[in-house]
Amino acid sequence: MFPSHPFAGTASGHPGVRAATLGTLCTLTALALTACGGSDSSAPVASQPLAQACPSYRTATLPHGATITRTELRAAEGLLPEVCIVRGEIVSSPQSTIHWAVELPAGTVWNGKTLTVGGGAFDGFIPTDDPWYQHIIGASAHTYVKMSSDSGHLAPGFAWGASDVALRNHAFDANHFVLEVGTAIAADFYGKRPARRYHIGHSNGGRSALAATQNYPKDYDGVVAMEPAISQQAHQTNLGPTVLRHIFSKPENWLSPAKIALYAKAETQACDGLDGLKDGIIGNVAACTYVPTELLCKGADNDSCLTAGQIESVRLIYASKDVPVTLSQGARGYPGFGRGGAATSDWEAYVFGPSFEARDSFNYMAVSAAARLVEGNPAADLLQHDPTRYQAPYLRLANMIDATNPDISAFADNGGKLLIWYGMGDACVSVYRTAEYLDSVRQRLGASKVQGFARMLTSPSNGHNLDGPGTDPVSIDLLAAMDAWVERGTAPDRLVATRYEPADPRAGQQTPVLQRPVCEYPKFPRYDGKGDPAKAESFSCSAV
Ligand SMILES: [Ca+2]
Repeated sequence: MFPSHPFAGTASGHPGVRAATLGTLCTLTALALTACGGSDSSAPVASQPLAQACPSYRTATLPHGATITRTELRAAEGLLPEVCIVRGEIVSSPQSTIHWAVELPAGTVWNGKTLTVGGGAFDGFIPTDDPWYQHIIGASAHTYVKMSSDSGHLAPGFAWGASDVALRNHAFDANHFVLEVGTAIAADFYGKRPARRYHIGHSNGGRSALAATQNYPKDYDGVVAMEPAISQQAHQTNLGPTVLRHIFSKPENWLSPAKIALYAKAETQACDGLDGLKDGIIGNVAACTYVPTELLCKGADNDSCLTAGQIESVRLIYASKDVPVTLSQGARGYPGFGRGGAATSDWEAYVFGPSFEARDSFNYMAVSAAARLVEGNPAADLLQHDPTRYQAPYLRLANMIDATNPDISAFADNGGKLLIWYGMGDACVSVYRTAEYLDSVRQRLGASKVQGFARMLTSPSNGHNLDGPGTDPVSIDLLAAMDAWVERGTAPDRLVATRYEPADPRAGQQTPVLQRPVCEYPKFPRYDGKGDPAKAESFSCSAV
């Protein structure tokens, strides 16, 4: 069973071999592995240096039919410590294999807890293998045992969604299975069961964090959902026939990067001061109702003006949609996007794309991928697609994927904590949809109960790509805030975000240039009218 392991069958007793030997005495769950392992006095694998322990590490029978395919040692780099990466798979069906990875730091580094890292888009990659995901989960993440998966497929796009098993894995089962696999491996590797288990994810990974609270409420002590894409089918059915069809129906409606910059400057000029300080950050998003009529081209179209069709594109970005397709929880429609996204990279990345002809904005590609799936036509395109004709297949997808069940009482009653963060200018998935969802949770469970275990925090002038003229979302360290809440009962009500120069850590040594409080939605940082505008203490969280 462990042919390549140097310790297999030796008296030194590799814990994996030990657990296999004791398999007839113990139920091979993660808990029982710990109970069995704990009774054995031999040293855990992690008492050896990783370079020695990792190459041939194997463990006993894993839950959910998981098998280890290989291990690799990843050297320390930057904030990332040296880890032993255990890779494996769970073959759920011919249509869905979950590829997973568990990252094990040295025993002297491990903080005794696990962190499930969610993916993004339609997944199909292992997030912990991607430096961006390792960056956005925050500096405190790197002492955890991290685990993640491709969510059950490696294929790009959404064609795999025809399989119910693949859908279910992607929606919530893959993370649940891998959590139990990773917990068993950690218990074996370190000789003790993880004390806490957290989930952090962004976009679809934020959705999977919320899906866990709804489907496997005892899995996590806390989940951090960054800009969660909780209503993906509402996104697909509502954006296609409205804003995206308008933008991509003719070049005169499409905004080039230069025109996006023109609009962003004008919107910032109009709305910047509504939060009490002209600092390039649109804090008071709710009060910003700017319409760029003065930018209307008087003569020929050029980069210093907007056509009527382009002004209509801007209006549609902010407008609520109400395409008559009813989805899970009776949901219909999709809110507009929050102000401030034009000054981030979001409008180009998610709405307009780099060129009109390529039609390769993320939203265009995502809506088209869903249209192709529900039509069963790989050539389907949103310009012709009528989602109202595909109510049933969209509902099927929504019932599985959308994380909009307001009854998360089991998660709360198990002691779980929920921390949502959103950049107000997100132009991929609307901040207002998640705000609506949290309202539905309050209606179901009562506002005071929800305040005891959940927060939705926002930062202005950040988008889905986490950039923009606002502060750096990664500087908040949402995971550290969650851990303080779970371990010490300190609710995340006084968090501070920092802006650095340069904004990109890869561009060189970063210097902090300003800080702002991170406010609970719908409050925003309002300048007190006095005090250093670079300091968070000069701002108050205000609803007006
Ligand atoms: Ca401002």
